[in-house]
Amino acid sequence: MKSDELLKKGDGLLIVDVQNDFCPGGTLPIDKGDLVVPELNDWIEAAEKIGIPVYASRDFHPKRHISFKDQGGPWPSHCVEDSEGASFYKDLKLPDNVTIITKGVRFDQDQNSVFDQTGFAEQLRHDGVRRIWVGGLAQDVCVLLSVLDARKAGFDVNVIMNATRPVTPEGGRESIKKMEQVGAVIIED
Ligand code: VGL
Ligand code: ZN
Repeated sequence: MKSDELLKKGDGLLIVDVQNDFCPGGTLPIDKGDLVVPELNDWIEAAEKIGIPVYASRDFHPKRHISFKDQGGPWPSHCVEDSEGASFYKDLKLPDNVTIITKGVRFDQDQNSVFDQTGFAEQLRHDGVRRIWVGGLAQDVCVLLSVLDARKAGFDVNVIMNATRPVTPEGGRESIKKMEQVGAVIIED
């Protein structure tokens, strides 16, 4: 697929949580998580060429976050604030003018959606974005919840399937159904 033929004015590219801890070698590795990176780099290049804004979210937790197993949560410790694990994956070529969304910083609750108490919907509107193209990690957690919230906030959503990977295969299949149910468009290559 030639990504630059599909992007148009009023679009935005959203890259969800492509961080070391979610890639092989990290503390919450997603199978083949690193394979989203070359795909996303193509989309970033196309977005830059056409002047489409690029947004990258990062999961960024306090050391004793409520979502961690040692605090009674479901996940191993991951993306601890300022750690190497929380850094964007090294090969991801984010443009200099990328807008970063930091989430998961609250002690008392998780923020799996990029829209959860971040002001991101307002920022997109401010930037004139009406439709977002979404990829990143993980398809069945933060990508899914962000897509559902994006639809609730009235944005058109295209999900780039070969630029996302799920925590579990069945989670991946379920997430596609849920995203389609709310009117997100699944883009298969
Ligand atoms: C995520 C599990 C825990 C994600 C974040 O970015 O999908 N998954 N925290
Ligand atoms: Zn997290």
